[in-house]
Amino acid sequence: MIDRTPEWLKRFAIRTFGENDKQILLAGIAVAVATTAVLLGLAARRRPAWAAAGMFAAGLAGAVAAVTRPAAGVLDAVPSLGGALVGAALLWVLTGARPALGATRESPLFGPAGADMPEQRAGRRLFLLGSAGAVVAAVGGPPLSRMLREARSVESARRAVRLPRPARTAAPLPAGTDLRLPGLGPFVTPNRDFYRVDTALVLPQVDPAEWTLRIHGLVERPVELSFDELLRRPLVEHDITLTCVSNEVGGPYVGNARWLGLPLAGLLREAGVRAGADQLLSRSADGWTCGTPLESVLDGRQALLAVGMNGEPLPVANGFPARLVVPGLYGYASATKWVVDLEITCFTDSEAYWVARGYAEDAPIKTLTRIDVPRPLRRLPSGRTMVAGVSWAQRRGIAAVEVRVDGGPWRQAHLASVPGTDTWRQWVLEWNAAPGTHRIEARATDTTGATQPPARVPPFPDGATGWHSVVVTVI
Ligand SMILES: Nc1nc2c(c(=O)[nH]1)N[C@H]1C(S)=C(S)[C@@H](COP(=O)(O)O)O[C@H]1N2
Ligand SMILES: [Mo]
Repeated sequence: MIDRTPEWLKRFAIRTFGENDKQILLAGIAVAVATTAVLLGLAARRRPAWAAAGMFAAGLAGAVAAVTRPAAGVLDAVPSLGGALVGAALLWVLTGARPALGATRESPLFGPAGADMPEQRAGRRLFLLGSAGAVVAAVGGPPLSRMLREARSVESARRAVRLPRPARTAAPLPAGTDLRLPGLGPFVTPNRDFYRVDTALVLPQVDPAEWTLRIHGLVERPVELSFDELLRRPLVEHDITLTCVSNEVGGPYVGNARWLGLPLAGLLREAGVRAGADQLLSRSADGWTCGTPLESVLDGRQALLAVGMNGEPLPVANGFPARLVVPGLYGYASATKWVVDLEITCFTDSEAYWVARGYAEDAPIKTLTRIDVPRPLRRLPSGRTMVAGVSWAQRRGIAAVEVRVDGGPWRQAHLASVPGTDTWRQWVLEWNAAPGTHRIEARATDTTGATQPPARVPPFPDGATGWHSVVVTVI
């Protein structure tokens, strides 16, 4: 469904439903299935065989969708086919037995009342049996499917992973990176609070014992790496703030973590990148693709094949057992989770998932500022209060943040310290709030001297810009 949804509809869904878009999609699918079921049920009153065929066709469609997924096997057709067969048979039996159901009252569904004949009793028995079966399936199905899912879950394999000590540890965070203000998120986003964006309805379960990474394409020597081999390599740590291109001004799709991983540049040099190549096309276990400019991997920044996030193996939702993290590029062009394949290629030869849907090939993160305190539309007591937030301009770094109230003069906010240029930066300004309704605006300047432009630009096709503003009432 997701892969076939037109881009404008996807953008609408992300904008309207945010991180709930998957639940909305699943609910929509449930409504569509229920509607189909009602239509088939109505059809079954006249033509049980047709309705049963329709039911089977729907199951077949599900089976085809399942087996054509990138990582699918023949067995993935079994649940849909089995469900369709059982459903079609049940529908056939229930509606086929309809004339013998022996309703005792006149009913539009079961026809005129009649005496209890033996075959009617048999029909009723069949109906009750069928209904009981359906109830058992409805009640027992979810726990059974959960059991099957958990049997396939890699959570226990993840807990068994022992991350090695980094060959090069990141320096401890300098004092004052975290202003620790109420309402302002911590400098390091805890894993459980980290945003999640991907096209996966079911989280890919990639067993580290079976995981391999293949590096091929325009290289001198293709490389294949197992998870154990990867953990034995010299790993490094780096603080990187990840940002999604779908993040609107003021939006939540940004998070900061300390990543542990193997420098990608060294790995690619090992394979020997051939002249003429300009794209690193990475592929995930579930077939999603990502195009990263080779230049941005090889220019000296800390692009990582990451296995650790804030001192733990990657959470399954964030790409366990391995993912890419490249500072300075939006996630769709740099941050492949559940990565299994790296192909050195050219932008002219292959298009990655979101590029095929109109997003930019080269996707450096734009400078952005978010006001976290006070929250929009808050009522505050008058007097001294804190205005605080975060700004980011990965690779360039934040040089200044300014705040103004009601279009007045810009005032310099106090900047927190940062470990480098690749993370967001907290800031705070004290404001003496007078009663009334006020608009607070903030903007950042990066270390190249460029200040954020005021005009709001939506995320498509290369990231949002504009000043964030919040309106509050002081009483
Ligand atoms: N396999 C896979 N990796 C993916 C994606 C995806 O859809 N599938 N989405 C990307 C996008 S758009 C973003 S912003 C980041 C988000 O990473 P996170 O979910 O760990 O925050 O993952 C990237 N990696
Ligand atoms: Mo994204």
